[in-house]
Amino acid sequence: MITVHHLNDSRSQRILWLLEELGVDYAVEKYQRDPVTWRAPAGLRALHPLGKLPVIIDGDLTLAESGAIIEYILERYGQGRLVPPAGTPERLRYLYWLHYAEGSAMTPLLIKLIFDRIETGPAPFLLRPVVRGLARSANRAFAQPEIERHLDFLEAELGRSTWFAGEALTGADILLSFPAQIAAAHAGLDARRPRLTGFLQRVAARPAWQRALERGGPYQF
Ligand SMILES: N[C@@H](CCC(=O)N[C@@H](CS)C(=O)NCC(=O)O)C(=O)O
Repeated sequence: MITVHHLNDSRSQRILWLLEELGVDYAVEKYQRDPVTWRAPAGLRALHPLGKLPVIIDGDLTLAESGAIIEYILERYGQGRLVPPAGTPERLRYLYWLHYAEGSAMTPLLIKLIFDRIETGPAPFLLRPVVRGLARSANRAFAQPEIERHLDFLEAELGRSTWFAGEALTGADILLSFPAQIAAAHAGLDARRPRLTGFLQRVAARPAWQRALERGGPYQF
């Protein structure tokens, strides 16, 4: 049986969702972020050198990286589900989004989250205005405009089909759910982008997503 090492409020929620969509049996090993630093427990480095989640264990296999985990699970347990047929345009779109989610979309969002924390976090009294001003400027000059460009792109792409790779939900939508949820919680994604908002609503309405939330515990996005 697959064991999913899962961190609260994190990307690993997607792996639970995927397994629920497929109806594959799994166990969850839960970890909590440090409430101040937001980091995972340091002991996780015993599981994987980077100490980040998700990580899955399946028999002798230990595998990290959400995209790789999703591809592995779909290949091993998917029986063709949640992947468009090979040789179709949908399959190429699926491939693109599978890599885009972590490879492109997450970068400016992470930069914004880090600068947001600097802007609102503790800083030595005398340096505080400078530190906070720099963080605010970096967000305004770089992170937010980049995010807006990605959100405009995603909004336009959802004009082509119901889900990102076509009319059916795929593993790529599962990967893209996290950047979209982060953007809605922290980076101004709202009803002004109705297709992306609809995407998030469709995700939230899926019974498998709701079961995954019950298994995973608190998820604040
Ligand atoms: N690209 C990796 C990123 C993994 C990652 O950064 N995970 C975060 C959770 S969203 C984490 O473990 N953060 C805790 C930490 O860095 O201490 C993936 O998609 O699996």
